[in-house]
Amino acid sequence: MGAPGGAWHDRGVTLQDSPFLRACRRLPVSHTPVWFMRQAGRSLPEYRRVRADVPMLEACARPDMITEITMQPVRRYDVDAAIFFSDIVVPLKAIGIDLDIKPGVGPVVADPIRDATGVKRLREIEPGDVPYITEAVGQLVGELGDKPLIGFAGAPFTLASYLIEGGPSKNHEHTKALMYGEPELWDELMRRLATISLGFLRTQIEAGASAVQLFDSWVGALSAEDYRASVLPYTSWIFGQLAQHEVPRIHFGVGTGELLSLLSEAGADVVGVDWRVPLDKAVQRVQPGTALQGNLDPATLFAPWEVVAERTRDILARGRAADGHVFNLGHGVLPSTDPDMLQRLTAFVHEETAV
Ligand code: 1CP
Repeated sequence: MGAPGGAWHDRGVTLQDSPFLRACRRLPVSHTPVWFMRQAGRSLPEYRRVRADVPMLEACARPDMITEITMQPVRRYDVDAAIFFSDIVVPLKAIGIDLDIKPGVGPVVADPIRDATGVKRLREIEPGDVPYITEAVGQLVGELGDKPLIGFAGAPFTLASYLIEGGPSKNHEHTKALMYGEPELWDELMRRLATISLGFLRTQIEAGASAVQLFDSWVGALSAEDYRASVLPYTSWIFGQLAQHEVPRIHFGVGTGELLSLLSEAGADVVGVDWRVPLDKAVQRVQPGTALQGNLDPATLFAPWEVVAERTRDILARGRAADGHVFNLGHGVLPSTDPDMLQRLTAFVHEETAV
């Protein structure tokens, strides 16, 4: 009290003591922290209202809109962290790649990248390319107070898949063809994308984000051998570069049960687990000293509440096998999820785990 800059200092202390950041660091917590991947978005009527006449990529470039949409789930659910409202393709758009996010589809790339000329178009990203990100993170850090803001980026493989396939893909066949058939070009592509992922994360950290998540959503399409040879070097490099920032680093991909140990080897502090692997099994697959995040199947939220409660209790019990547990879904909130379910679930996790 009374010391110059005391308010800042006090806020910094309480932010660093928040259950989310403590769980990421494997420290004891007053309750298990909760947030939901895709907690902002179409499941919220207030999101649909704000976005009604504004295309997705335009919304992602307007600081006031980013701030409002990021705050919506925090207000409604009382989750323990906010995730920055943006998209994994925003940095690609910002360096001049012609792409759009189509409603009901996802990212679509006008001119897919499949050769050396295309790869050369992927230049480094600077904070000056995304001033709206810096501005929105700054606004959010002020509004959130001692609640952490999670910054994020897409990982090189998942970004490569959108760029090479030209849009969402089930089999990633063009991506794998390039990876298997042109290893040197693949290396150049992955190096450039790793630089972009890192640059986008750094911009958010430097503006005040207190944790980051690297989404390698579709890397579960690979075998462990291919992951080790063609993906691990690049994600390891990103996590190594991030170490100096001293913010918790989370890594997540869907369908990565067979890859969890390798995903963890890349160097994250927290590994996100989808709903296919029980957390007590996941603990045995990740590096010692890794916290876990997850892992309720998002589809469970369409079943009766008793089922949700029972499965959540089971996840919390298994999560105790890990030194740190952040409760989340096993993937993003499905757009037709009833927001009341997420509100009830958040309160339930808090009550069940309060000490
Ligand atoms: O019109 C709309 O509302 C567009 C829907 C939408 C939203 C709300 C898209 C298109 N992106 C987002 C926001 C978004 N994307 C966030 C912030 C909100 C939050 O989590 O609360 C985040 C973290 C992402 C990240 C993202 N985009 C990922 C990784 C996470 C994951 O779900 O695996 C991926 C793979 C994307 C690509 C993407 N963007 C949008 C869609 C529908 C998709 C997936 C398309 C596909 O199936 O391939």
